[in-house]
Parts: sequence; C-alpha cells; structure tokens
Amino acid sequence: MKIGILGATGAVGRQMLECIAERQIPADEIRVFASKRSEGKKIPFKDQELTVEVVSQERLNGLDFVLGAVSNSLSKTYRPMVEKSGAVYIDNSSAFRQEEGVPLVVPEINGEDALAHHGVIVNPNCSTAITLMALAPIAKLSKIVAINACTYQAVSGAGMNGIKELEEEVDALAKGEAVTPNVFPAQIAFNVIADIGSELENGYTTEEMKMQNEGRKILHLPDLKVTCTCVRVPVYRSHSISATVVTEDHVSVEDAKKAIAAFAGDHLVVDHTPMPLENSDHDFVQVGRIRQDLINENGLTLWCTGDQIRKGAATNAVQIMEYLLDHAE
Ligand code: A2P
Ligand code: 11C
Repeated sequence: MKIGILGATGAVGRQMLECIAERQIPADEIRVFASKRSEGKKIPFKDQELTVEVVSQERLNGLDFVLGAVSNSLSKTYRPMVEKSGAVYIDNSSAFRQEEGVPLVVPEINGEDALAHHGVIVNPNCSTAITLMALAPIAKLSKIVAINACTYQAVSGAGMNGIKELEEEVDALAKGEAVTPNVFPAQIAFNVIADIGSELENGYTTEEMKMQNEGRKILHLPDLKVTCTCVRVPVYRSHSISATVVTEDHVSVEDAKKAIAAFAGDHLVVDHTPMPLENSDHDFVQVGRIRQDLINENGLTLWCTGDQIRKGAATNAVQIMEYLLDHAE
C-alpha cells in the first residue's frame, strides 16, 4: 500500500506521519510532498528518513491514498491530479466539505458515509469534529435540534506560523519590545481574539458557520440550527468548546454522561474540568462539566477539549483511511 502526504512539513502533515506510524498502518511506501522551498528536506519516519518532493502527476501516480494537509487553494489545484492518479484523496482543507457526493466524515459518528465516496473524502473543521465527538452520543438519545457553541481555539489551528507568532510575541513582550501581528488580526499573546475566518453578511464568520453547515452533514440533520462564536486563545495545541445542546426530548445529565462514556473511540468523560494541556498530543476528546442548561428545559451544557491537530485533523484523516481499509471488499 502506498500513501502520499501533501503538506508533509506542516503542523497537520507531520502529525499525519506520526499517526500512521503509531497506528501501524501497513504502508509499503510513503511519499511526502511540500513546496519547492522544502524539496530535498528529510523527514524522520520510524527508522527511516523520507525525502520531501514537489508535487507532480508522475509522483502521485501509483499511490493508493493521498492525505491532504494544504490550503484550500492548493487542495483545489492538486485534487484533479490526485483523482487522475486513481488514489483516494482524504482532504483536510475546507474546499470540498459542502460538495454533494463528497463524504464529510468523523469515523466514530458517520464512518459508513466514507464508503460511498467517489475518490474524495473530507475531514471536518477541527472545532466541529471535537464538538460533535462530544455531542453525537447525546444525539443517540434524542434528536439534536440546536447547538449554541463558543470555541477557544489554539494558535496551531493556523498552522506552524501560528505557533511561531505566539512564541515570538511572548518573547518580544518579555523583552519590552513591540509586536506586529501577521498571522492573527491582533496580538495573540496575553489576549483573546473573537475573529477567526472571514466575516459573512449575517455577521458570523466562515469559521463559525462551519459548525452548522458541517454539523448538518455529519449528523444527517439538515435542519440543525447552530449559533457559534469562534475565539482564538494563546494556547499552543488543543481547542476547547463550551456547547449547549438542545434536544427534541429531555435528556438527563446522568443519561448523557453514560452515553458519552459508552461512545466508540478513545472517548473520556472526566469528573474535573478538562483542559487543553491535558490532551495536547493525545487522540482522545475530553468532556466535562455536563449540566442541565438553565435556559432550555431540553438543553444540556458541557465543556469539551481535544487536540485539533490530532483528532481535529491528522488522526481523523488516518482513521478514515483505516476505516476504508477495514471495510475493503
Ligand atoms: P512548506 O513547508 O514547504 O512551506 P502549515 O499549515 O503548518 O503552515 O503547513 C502548510 C503545508 O503546506 C506545509 O507543508 C507547506 O510546505 C505546504 N505547502 C505550501 N505551499 C505548497 C505547495 N505549493 N505545494 C505543496 N505543498 C505546499
Ligand atoms: C483554526 N480551525 O483553528 C481553524 C483552522 O476548517 O479546517 C482549520 C480550518 C478548517 O484556525
């Protein structure tokens, strides 16, 4: 089996390689791709070193799976080449998430959707994936009608440059120097910024609307209503989400806890407040502070956190590949 990774030098691409090694995916060959700047660079993988290549049709040909960890525009450029190669493309960008016939998959929730693919399968937005891991078990008890969420998103959600910007700002401020934001719209060190994505006509941002648009597709709930505020926080890894979920029928806190604890995957209900530092670089999503909502009789409010580079991106993509391999005829 041969796997290619687009954007293998980036935050998500590197993590994909680690996940492939950790999960012992039986790969005979892995080809790693990045920009011209990185051509020839070596990336460690198990006991080998992989050499970074630039993307070409010839180098994609012969691959069985291509995992994408590049921007929307690059993903749009490379998709036809991957399709021509015959490989299944598992993309992490948001370019094709709403396209009819392209499954949008969190394997624990709607893995079977992946089997209906026509060559392209996509990973959800990271906050959406983490939130839905916490809420999907509740959907088994009663239909979810609405979600009200506020996210606390780590800087690595913006890639390697996001991590670098926070590091550099903390360093500069400690020395009393001024900072000039570049990746984020304002200084992120010692600050929070409720501005992720670009603003739409309804006043919400593209990032905020993903929770509704992608939630509808993954949960198969076309009428799901979501109000979301996305906030960048000075955390390196792991997104946190405060969510209120409104169900058709009343679900008790006890029943919700039991359903979450019984849910597939390395899911964890904790009796303390989960924190990003606890699950940074882990695959599990933590859920805590599950309580009766005080506004909605049929509402539950909870707090969940998970590593968005892993479960929100790389691990999820590798799990989709595993799911296809496990269900291959
Ligand atoms: P490079 O390291 O050579 O710039 P991140 O989101 O963490 O910044 O990662 C983005 C990824 O996309 C990196 O691996 C980056 O490679 C890769 N990339 C950027 N431009 C291209 C390109 N033209 N072709 C393929 N990969 C690219
Ligand atoms: C962030 N969640 O933290 C974004 C990055 O829909 O895949 C990923 C955007 C997406 O900035």
